[in-house]
Amino acid sequence: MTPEALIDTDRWPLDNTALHEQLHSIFCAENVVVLPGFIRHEYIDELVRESEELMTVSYRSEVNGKVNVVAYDQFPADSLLRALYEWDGLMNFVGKVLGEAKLFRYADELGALNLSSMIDGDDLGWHFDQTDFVVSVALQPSISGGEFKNAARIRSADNDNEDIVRAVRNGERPDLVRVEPMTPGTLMVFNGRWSLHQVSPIVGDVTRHVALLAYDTKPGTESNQELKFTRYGRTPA
Ligand SMILES: O=C(O)CCC(=O)C(=O)O
Repeated sequence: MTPEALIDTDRWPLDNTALHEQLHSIFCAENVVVLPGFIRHEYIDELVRESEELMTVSYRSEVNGKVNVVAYDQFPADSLLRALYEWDGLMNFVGKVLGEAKLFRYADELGALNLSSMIDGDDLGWHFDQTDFVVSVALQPSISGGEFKNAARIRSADNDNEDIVRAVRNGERPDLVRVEPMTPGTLMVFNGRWSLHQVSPIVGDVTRHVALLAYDTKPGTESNQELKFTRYGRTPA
């Protein structure tokens, strides 16, 4: 199966210039773009099955919350999620949404593609990413909790905006925080380097699975060693 077959191109025609312009203007205004039903619903069960299997080799990261993470080098060659990430058609589409002439897959051997699998009681604390952009693909929500909360573009290359960032971390600026929907098959594009985000505690015995596809505006970008150890428990072999 080609990765394109996973995508509902009737609803989201990846080559359509008018769609690119529409989504790009949403990104400019809101710094986040949410595409519900991006993955065809008939493939969700298969992707959840893949996620359940991948989760068995995940690393349990307990530094900034608790989350089970599968690193890029753990996705087998026949993984559908790997195929989707490595498909230029998706990367080019994401570039159009972002208004970037050229995007690069994150050069991080562990962080380029992740599966994040969260179980009852897990959460992920407020953080920024070390790559420019992350595309998340929601595969299975938890029964309750597991909300993706985002304070979009709260800092920039020129301004750390420390006071506001601290206020959001302390729960004092709910007006800056938006919860994004997690329906299965939703694709979300956001600017993780400049947007402070978290996942609220999972409630119930259904695992929340989300695939995270990382892109950068420059080639060769990687996360630092500390992040690799805290998130994957190791550096690449
Ligand atoms: O699970 C999500 O929705 C986002 C996860 C995330 O921000 C991360 O793993 O860095």
